[in-house]
Amino acid sequence: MSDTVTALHIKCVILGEANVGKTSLITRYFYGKFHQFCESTIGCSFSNKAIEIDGSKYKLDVWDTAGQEKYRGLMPMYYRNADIVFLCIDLTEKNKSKIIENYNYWCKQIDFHSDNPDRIIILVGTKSDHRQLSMTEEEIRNLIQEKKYKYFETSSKRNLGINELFSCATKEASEIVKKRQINKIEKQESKLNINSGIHEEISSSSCC
Ligand SMILES: Nc1nc2c(ncn2[C@@H]2O[C@H](COP(=O)(O)OP(=O)(O)OP(=O)(O)O)[C@@H](O)[C@H]2O)c(=O)[nH]1
Ligand SMILES: [Mg+2]
Repeated sequence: MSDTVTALHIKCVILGEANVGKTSLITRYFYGKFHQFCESTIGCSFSNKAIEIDGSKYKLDVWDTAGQEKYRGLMPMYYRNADIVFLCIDLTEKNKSKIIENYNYWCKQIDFHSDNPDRIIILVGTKSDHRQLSMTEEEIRNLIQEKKYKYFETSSKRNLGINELFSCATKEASEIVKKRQINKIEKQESKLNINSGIHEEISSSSCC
């Protein structure tokens, strides 16, 4: 059987305001490139690739969402069942309260719409090569402490922190996805056992 059929899928969704550098993260991770000028994403765009974690094969499906407000209503359908959510904040943003406001907005949205209790949420501080935010890394870590999110800083321009981000997230997600598959198989097997039990009962009771 081909890998496409056998590999478990890990779904990753990238969220955040317009222009925070979501598409650039993917362009760097998938294609090893960086563009100074990028078109704003319309709706959502999808990329996927085969990855290997601890000797097992997976398909990483990444959904890059549009940050523009007019697309907000569409977003929940993408992140509802995501295994990984990268919530991006822009480290070149000087306005601390804007960052906190956006962070709180997205946390509420994810809590409300996500129906995957095992989701992994990582706050990603983008554009670390040009940091201007009046908030230290420690303050950011304090902000996310309550939610127990992880935090990574990345630069798509300088290729910093991106492989570490994806490899940490996919490793954690692979364990969850594997467990979910085992549970699914066990459920199917117990259903089969129940059904075959009923079948045996019917066959023996219908015998006269
Ligand atoms: N200095 C610097 N600029 C970056 C970095 N990543 C992205 N940018 C720039 O930020 C701008 C926006 O990047 P995008 O990746 O298109 O942002 P986005 O979040 O996908 O934007 P929307 O699709 O509109 O939601 C572009 O001009 C990028 O070149 C980075 O790591 N460092
Ligand atoms: Mg984009």
